[in-house]
Amino acid sequence: MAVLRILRYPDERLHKVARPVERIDERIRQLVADMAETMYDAPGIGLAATQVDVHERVVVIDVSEDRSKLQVFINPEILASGEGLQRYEEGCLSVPGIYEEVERPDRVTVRALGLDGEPFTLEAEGLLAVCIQHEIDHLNGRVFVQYLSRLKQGRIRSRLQKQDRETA
Ligand code: GNR
Ligand code: NI
Repeated sequence: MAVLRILRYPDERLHKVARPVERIDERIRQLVADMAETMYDAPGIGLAATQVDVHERVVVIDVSEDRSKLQVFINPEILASGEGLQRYEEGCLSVPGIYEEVERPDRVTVRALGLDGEPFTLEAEGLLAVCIQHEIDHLNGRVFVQYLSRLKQGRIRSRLQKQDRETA
């Protein structure tokens, strides 16, 4: 197992679109193990493979209080979204120190493959629904700051670039 390096906004590799996983083999199982370790180490409640510069459709999530319920989503797809919207103050391991409200559908039905290769369907609401949508956005090359105004995006970009220079 290994803690992987997380790409930081505004790294252009965060905007690559990930390709579907074709075969769940030892390489994918190792990637999932390393992503879980990276997420728990950070600590975060989710991580998409894009964030560790692997452009394949793999997501790990654990929204449980005691960090004991790892959920793995391979090739996740949103089948349906709720009618209602919810606002949630989001953060991202690729955008450290920035927290901003984003509005998204309040429920989603997601279909994915588990680590065993078996398809499953899940209905999510609340924080899990937010997190699943945030992670699938990453796989599609989208970072949550892209829901904010251009002005805010510019400010966040400058702030993080300055931070990176100072810690170089
Ligand atoms: O750890 C995380 N917390 C979080 C809080 C509110 C909305 C979304 C998230 S996901 C984030 C981890 C991350 O960056 N996943 O891509
Ligand atoms: Ni994120």
